[in-house]
Amino acid sequence: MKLSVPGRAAATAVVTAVSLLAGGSIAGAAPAAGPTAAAAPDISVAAVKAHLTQLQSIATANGGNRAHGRAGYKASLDYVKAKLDAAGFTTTIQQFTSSGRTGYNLIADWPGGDTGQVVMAGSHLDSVTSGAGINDNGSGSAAVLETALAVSRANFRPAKHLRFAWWGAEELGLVGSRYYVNSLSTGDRSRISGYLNFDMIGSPNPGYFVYDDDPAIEKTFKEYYTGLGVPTEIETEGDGRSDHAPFKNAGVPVGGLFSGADYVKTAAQAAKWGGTSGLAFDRCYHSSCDTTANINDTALDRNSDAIAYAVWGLSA
Ligand code: DPN
Ligand code: ZN
Repeated sequence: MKLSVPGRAAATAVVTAVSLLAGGSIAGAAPAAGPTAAAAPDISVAAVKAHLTQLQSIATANGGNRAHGRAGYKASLDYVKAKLDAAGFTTTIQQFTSSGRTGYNLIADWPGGDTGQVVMAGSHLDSVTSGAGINDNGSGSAAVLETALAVSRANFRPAKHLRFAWWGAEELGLVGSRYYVNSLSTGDRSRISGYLNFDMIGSPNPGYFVYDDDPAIEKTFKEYYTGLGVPTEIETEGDGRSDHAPFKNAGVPVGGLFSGADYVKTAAQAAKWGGTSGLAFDRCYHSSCDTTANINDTALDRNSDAIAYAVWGLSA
């Protein structure tokens, strides 16, 4: 869905004025990039769902899951990597060992931009062993992939350097993302201006939660949702429960979006967002019914567009 509210141009100017400073401090008022700054594209939810269909097929062909150390994980990684390679990204597979099995992170750099100011967006690509992991976390993985492909299609040339990541072994305790952060030199770590995390963004009974971390990143996501006229809440279900935590612990500004896991939607939340009160945001969380049927298209669409909005706005 495209933002087409009046005042769109003004909102874009505000976002382009947001600047993340290297070294972990919050954005000051940097000069606006000006009216020439490119607007973020609309991300096709059909394209995001097509990736989810592929991830479902991969799980089905590999014992029903895409878990760390299983064939379905590596096949998922190969699928994402092939798309990125064809789109002109520089991809790197980072290998690690956890619980006696080999795990993999996939890192994709978009050539260009100031490598002294790196904006990262990432998602965990592994599922639990009990299911295909389509909301958790095919949803974030597919939306970040489609955003990266949109960067390529637009031939986007941001001022900052863009890097996308798909993490392995999140479900074993944030293993892949922690391995990545620990493997960075102090200098490389300090050059990451911000890390945006997307873990479960198409929950079937969705809430609209924004991480309450770096103020500039949080403001960008809230601004997108304000433009849509959709209220958001601060994410409280999972503080420290996803891949932004290792970055945050290392002093990198972080933010992200979340549509809810096993917490139950309240009556007040159902009144403002629709859906069913008294029912979990995702009743198939970590279970075998987390399939392509376990996705709310509207939530996936809005969150995918919000990712692109933040990636464009924060890297300009
Ligand atoms: N980290 C998620 C998982 O993979 O199980 C769940 C989660 C994400 C929970 C964000 C809360 C907040
Ligand atoms: Zn999970």
